[in-house]
Amino acid sequence: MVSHNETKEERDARMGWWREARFGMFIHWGVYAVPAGIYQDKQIDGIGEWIMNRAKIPVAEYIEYAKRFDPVKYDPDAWVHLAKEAGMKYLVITSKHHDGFALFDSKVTDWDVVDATPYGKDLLKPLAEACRKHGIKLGFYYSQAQDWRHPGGAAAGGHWDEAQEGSMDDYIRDIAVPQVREILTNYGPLAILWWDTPTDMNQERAEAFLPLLELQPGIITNNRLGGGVEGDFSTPEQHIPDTGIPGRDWEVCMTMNDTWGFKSWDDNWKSTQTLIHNLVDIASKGGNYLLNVGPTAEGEIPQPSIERLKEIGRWMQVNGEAIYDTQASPFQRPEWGRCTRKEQDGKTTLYLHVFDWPADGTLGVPVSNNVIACYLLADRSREFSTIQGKEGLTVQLTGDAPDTICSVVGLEIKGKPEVIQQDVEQTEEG
Ligand code: JFZ
Repeated sequence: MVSHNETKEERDARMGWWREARFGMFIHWGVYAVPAGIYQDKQIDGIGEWIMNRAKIPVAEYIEYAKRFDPVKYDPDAWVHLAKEAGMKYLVITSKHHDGFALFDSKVTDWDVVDATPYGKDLLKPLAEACRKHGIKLGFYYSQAQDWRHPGGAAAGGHWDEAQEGSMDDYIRDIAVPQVREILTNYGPLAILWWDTPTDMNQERAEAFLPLLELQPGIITNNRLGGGVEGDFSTPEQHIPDTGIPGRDWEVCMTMNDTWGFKSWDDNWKSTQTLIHNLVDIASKGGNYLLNVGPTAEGEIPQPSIERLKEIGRWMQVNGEAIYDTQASPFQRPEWGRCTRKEQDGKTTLYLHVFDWPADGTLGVPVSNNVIACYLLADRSREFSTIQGKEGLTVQLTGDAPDTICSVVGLEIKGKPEVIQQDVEQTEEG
């Protein structure tokens, strides 16, 4: 997106690592982790990072929470290690969310971790170092169009306090643009800039940011800048599009419970099975999965998130080959699960992600190609025979499913997949 006259080849090269990565960690972290979903002894409904807006907390009162934002347990190496262990290849952290609070040392405002909290240290610097050290790509989320703390920034969210009144154009010029320059300048190479809430942006406001992207050649941006700027990828949120987004790069962002920012009382955790099935489903449609964690004000990732990420990691350790650098399924969703594929050297490997290991041991695969090999990814010595018929290939499984959540069968076929026309109507899409 950086250069308007980028060729397709240049764009493919720039997007290459991101398309291979498939799986990343989203981190929503800020002062909202102090109230953690409770205001004046009441549980406030909705996503935790919106508590200032939902409860209409006056600015002067909200900024007091910063005095209790003291993440002494923050261990960026451990966070990066956890992301890697889960099989994630990149992470995106909220450098500033809608409450306007910067996790970095901003010279533009005192509403940042260095000036407003007892902790007093830049949180992004050590994270950037940890990412570089451990080979994880780093992205920053930045809420450019919604800022409930700085005058003029609260147009989109509505305002509830005189302190928020002001000109949005002044806010963009005096706060948002200089801060984006800071995050693109002070933290070394950045892989992703993740804008948010394009409401109230227009072409002129969006264009104020675009020259800054030259500071990070190769950076990838999402589609939430606004003002008609498409960015590099689309961002379906909390749901997986039925058939992906053909012809476009896309990334589903999703919470593990029902909030992005930490809430002390949200225990509605998705199961590891759901999370792995989501990752596989998204890969089978050609997209990326950005899975969120919301650390506490002390700097800890909640234990239920850690457990799930480790379990996903154990699955990825065995089956990652069927996720990374794969492409969407060549055929519609099969009844036994999902399919991803890799084409190279005149052959295609179809990865059959079996959610439901069939009682009769047969997997229908609607392609007419000749088979080179068929085996279990978890144990290549377990080979399976296949039968060619007019509805395609039938894999004859033997033995039990090695994984109760998703067992992957590698099916290597000659050439590109020759899909047999399916006339089944898809009613329910996962
Ligand atoms: C935004 C934020 O308001 C929210 O707090 C969180 O950071 C999330 C990742 O992004 O919320 C949105 C943004 C866009 C849509 C929905 C919620 N959308 O496009 O449907």
